[in-house]
Amino acid sequence: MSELVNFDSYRAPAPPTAFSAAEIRLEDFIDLDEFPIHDLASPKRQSLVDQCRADLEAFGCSHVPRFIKESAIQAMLEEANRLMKDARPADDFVNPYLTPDDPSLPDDHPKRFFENRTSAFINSDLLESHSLLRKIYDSDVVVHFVADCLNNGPVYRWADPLGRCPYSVMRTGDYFPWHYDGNEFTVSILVQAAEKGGDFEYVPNLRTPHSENFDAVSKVLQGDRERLRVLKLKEGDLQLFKGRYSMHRVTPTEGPVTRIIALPTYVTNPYLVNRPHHAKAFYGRAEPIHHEREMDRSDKLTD
Ligand SMILES: O=C(O)CCC(=O)C(=O)O
Ligand SMILES: [Fe+2]
Repeated sequence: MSELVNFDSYRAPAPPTAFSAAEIRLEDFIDLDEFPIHDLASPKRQSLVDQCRADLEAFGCSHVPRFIKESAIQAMLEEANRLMKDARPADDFVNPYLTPDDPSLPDDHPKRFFENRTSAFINSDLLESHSLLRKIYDSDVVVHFVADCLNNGPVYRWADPLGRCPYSVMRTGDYFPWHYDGNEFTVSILVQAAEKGGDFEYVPNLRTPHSENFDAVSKVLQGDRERLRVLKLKEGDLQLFKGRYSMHRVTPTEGPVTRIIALPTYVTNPYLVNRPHHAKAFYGRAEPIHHEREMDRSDKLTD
């Protein structure tokens, strides 16, 4: 006779699970009544996603005011201030492609247009272990929401150890020059606005995967503002931006308050990282991974 199993006390081994080991409490940083991003059937979520998609389609940029709770912004500000001493002081000259000068090109070529970048980064590898920004980035619900808004198939967190989720820091008079991003999408969360200036300026879809459009780039660099758009963010606002095709910059800040912005960054290829020269120009150094993974992009654009 087979042994009787007492089903009351029997517990099957836990099945494999895709949930994170640590639960991320969305309500620590998002008001879920206002922004029910976890509820896939919610009409509120759908209209938010529809609005973001429409803006991204039209301008390569969408803006959700007051998306992150004030208490979470305060926690991020405190973290950024604790890490501020390690913000890499940047004072170098960069062109929109973050490449070295190429004297074989004519003087007025956009690749020879260099501006002084004084803004700094608190690199992603410095975030504290209980960082709220790290939790926002680690949340699968947030990744899913961002992917729905971008409407571009699955997106992944970025493998770049320095650039994946940094704080960008601009002290009085700092400037973040015209450039294209090496990755496709950036999600910005403003943590502290400057008193004046620090505006995000961009030209939607100035280049395409097939054309650098150097003539139009030159015009913008010379001051043409015809197609330029300006985004003035407030603390807690979320911005979704396609930075690989839309050239952008942040205007010089004025006044004593440091502009701090968190930049959780997403990609369609979870393997790629910044090219070594890009990592050096923005984050101060290139790690072995930047050399190991320097391979052809699917597009042929300069970055
Ligand atoms: O500070 C910002 O708003 C934009 C930063 C940026 O463009 C970048 O990190 O590539
Ligand atoms: Fe950028």
